[in-house]
Amino acid sequence: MLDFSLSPEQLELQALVRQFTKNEILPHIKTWDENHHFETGVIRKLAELGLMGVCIPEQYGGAGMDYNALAIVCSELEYGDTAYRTAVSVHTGLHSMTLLQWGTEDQKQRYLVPQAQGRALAAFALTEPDAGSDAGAIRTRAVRVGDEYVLNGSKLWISMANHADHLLVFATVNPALKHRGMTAFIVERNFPGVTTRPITGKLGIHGGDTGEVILEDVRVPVENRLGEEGEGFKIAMSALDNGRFTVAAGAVGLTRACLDASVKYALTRKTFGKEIGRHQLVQQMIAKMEAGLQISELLVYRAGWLKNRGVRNTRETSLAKWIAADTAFEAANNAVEIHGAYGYSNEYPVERFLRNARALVIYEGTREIHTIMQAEYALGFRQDKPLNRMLPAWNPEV
Ligand code: COS
Repeated sequence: MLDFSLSPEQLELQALVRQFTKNEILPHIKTWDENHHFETGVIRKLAELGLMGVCIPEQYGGAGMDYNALAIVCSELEYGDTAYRTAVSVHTGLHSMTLLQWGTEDQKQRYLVPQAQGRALAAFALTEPDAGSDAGAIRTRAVRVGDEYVLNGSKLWISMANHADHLLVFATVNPALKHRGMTAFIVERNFPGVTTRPITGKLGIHGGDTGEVILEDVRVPVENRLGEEGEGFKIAMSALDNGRFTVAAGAVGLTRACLDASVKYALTRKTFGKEIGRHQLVQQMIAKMEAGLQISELLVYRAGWLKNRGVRNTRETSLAKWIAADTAFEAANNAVEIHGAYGYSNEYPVERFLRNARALVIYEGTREIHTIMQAEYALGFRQDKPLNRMLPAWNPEV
């Protein structure tokens, strides 16, 4: 049986986050974006509402809702701004859910619980100056010395680097092993040798925190290794299965923001004696946004449905991320087009949407990576097999 409806709890959550975005983000975002300001008060308030661990089981400090509840939170937040959805993406999608999937009970108690309760902020440190799409090429080294690992290297383009308390860091214990040498570590910001600095000059997400992480002789206890030595690539890829899901869900919110802004403008602005929404070329752009919105949403909820069932969903999540991000980018570009010269000014929000949407197409797997993955699945060159550690299926009783 197919059911396309949201549950009463999901509808309640959607209304809650929609109101939150309207009250706490939208009135300020123009100023924050102009001033390159990330407002930590938004995160504190999200935590108070239990939204920093919405799909984490209650036994680990979360709200115990399903994985599509996380999609709802991301979509509603990105309607306000990409910066706050990105914060939830790296915190819950890339870090907390990875601890839920791969962590020991001790790691869950020490790190997942404070994250889900919103007492600690988490981020994900995979990308390096010379390793983006080719994630297996990372150079950050981890050398085991007794009961510790010593980490050295640097990470780039790390969202929330300057605010996160916990970093999920990927390093190699043996570069000759390529991706099979990769190993994951939970690193606390206050471990000696960890420094971060902001990245400036970004095209978009001006209201968000992006940074560099430098690791100099950082001593990480062996209890903070996530999974086994050499399991890091699988852990990173499975984390991206969840991170990409949150990006796709956020893209749905961004497309909806583009559509709403465009409809509002098209119903008031007049040219040639009528509202521009009466002109067929404007209607074509509006129609594409509407179609893209519906398609993206269906792809996101299908991926979430698979997660709820505890089924591997790399293929479906990659498709959702690719299509939803491309859709948001096209919608933002068309929203600027519809607004004409006003669209080029920050008097209207659509120029911010366009700058922000560009990031969605790049991070958590570029358009090119997802295109190749989808071709390989279709051609039979790539297949998803169950993993030895799956993300737990959603169980409302837990
Ligand atoms: N979950 C768990 N394991 C996975 C996995 C997933 N989603 N995807 C792949 N793996 C495993 C495979 O099973 C394989 O295991 P074995 O070595 O035991 O066979 C291993 O990882 C290698 O996988 P694969 O052969 O698919 O790797 P490829 O080099 O062909 O492709 C791509 C990897 C290009 C798809 C990958 O590197 C990628 O997604 N790159 C983009 C990285 C990215 O998104 N970076 C953004 C960082 S955050 S902004």
